Amino acid sequence: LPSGSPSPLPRFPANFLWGVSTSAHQIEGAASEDGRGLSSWDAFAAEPGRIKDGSNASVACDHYHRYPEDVALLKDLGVGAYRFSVSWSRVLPEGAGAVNKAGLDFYDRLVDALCEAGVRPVPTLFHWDTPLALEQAGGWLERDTAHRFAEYVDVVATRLGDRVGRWITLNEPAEITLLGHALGEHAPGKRLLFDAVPVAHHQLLAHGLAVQVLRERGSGSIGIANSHGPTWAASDSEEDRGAADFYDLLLNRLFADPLLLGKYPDGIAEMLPGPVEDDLRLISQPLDWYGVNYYQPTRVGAHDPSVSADFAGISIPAEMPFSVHRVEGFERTAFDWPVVPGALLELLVGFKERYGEKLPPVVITENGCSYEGIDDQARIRYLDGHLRALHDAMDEGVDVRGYFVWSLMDNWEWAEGYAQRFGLVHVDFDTLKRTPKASYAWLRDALRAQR
Ligand code: GBH
Repeated sequence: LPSGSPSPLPRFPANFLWGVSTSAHQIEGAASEDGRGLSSWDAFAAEPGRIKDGSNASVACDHYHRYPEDVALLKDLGVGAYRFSVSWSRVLPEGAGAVNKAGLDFYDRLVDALCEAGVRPVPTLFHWDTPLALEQAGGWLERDTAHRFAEYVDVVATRLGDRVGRWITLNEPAEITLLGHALGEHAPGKRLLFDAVPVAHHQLLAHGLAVQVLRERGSGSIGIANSHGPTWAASDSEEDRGAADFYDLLLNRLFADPLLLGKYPDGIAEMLPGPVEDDLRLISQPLDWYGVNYYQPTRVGAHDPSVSADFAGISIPAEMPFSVHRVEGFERTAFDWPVVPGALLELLVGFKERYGEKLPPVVITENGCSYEGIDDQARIRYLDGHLRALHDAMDEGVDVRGYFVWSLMDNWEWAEGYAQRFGLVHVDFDTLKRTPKASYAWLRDALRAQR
């Protein structure tokens, strides 16, 4: 296969952690097998009109049955680590109470297979698939859900903790808050606008309680995977800069400040579900590393009804005090997201400036793109560009310890259904056949060259 890299990648440190990521709901399928309970996303996909192609994830990549083949692909790729997520409702079908042994057994087999293949398991304990029973009781709008999460984490850590050295508590609480509860584009489809802020707090509390449980068990090193990207003002005007700053607060500081500084950014207090001082002590317990999922920058201006109220298919309600503009001047992926490796450098240098000593070592827990085709030269250029930007950030003094590509294989891309393909491995969703793409071969060769 042809290599799309203009020249070899710069050298990364010998102990740099190379990996790929997936999530349970997007790949496992086997939705009603072996006692799995339903999740918020099963229910959301069953509502007419929610998923673009009308699909659901009840089969997805059938990873639940085909995991040995997928582990073999990881081994051949030569990655040191695999980030996957554990489905809460597979382990606890009602979200709390009775443990489903068969569900837990699946993760036990997967972890064993990974260890045998020499690939370190990095489980994410929650990647958006809230157990339906808890969702129906109010889900993340309820503080109680955070406590149920801690009990679930205890169950998983008890079973897998002897072989798992690295844990991720949550994936992107920002997106569940924003897309799931403020704008209603993701499960559970609520459109609460700023009344969604308690969802952010309860997830951060869940994170804090989970860290406490894992620390009590002495179970490995702990991080979180937060979604971040720079916000660019639409112009130099005071109004545009103010709007961009507010958007940056919602996407970035609302989630990073409580974790890293132990406080919420100014302007949030009135939206929180009550006094949070004690919670913040839990939320800001030291982390071993900080996971960043980076996709792209966002250009934001003051609210302007003449700017399309629609970005990435998401309509921004008129009540929002900002408008999202198109980021012009860059190549775009099949998802129409701009390809801006330089914004990864900007993001990481900005984090180092804002959080200084409080910023633990960083791991890029997701980065990747949607393109069609098996000869995916554009994905190779994307990964190559972002890895060079990451190396530049390290040269600027940002302590980066690892990089995970999203995703190992094409999968069920949430509200987009099967239409967006993020994989290094192509999946034919009729036959479920896996075919490594050109980018898979490129990454395998690039990793060999690093050794
Ligand atoms: C991640 O979320 C998820 O963790 C993962 O499950 C998912 O499959 C993957 O990314 C790919 O989507 O209109 O250009 O401003 C990504 C969060 C939120 C990033 C929306 C891009 C806005 C696009 N995304 N964001 S843009």
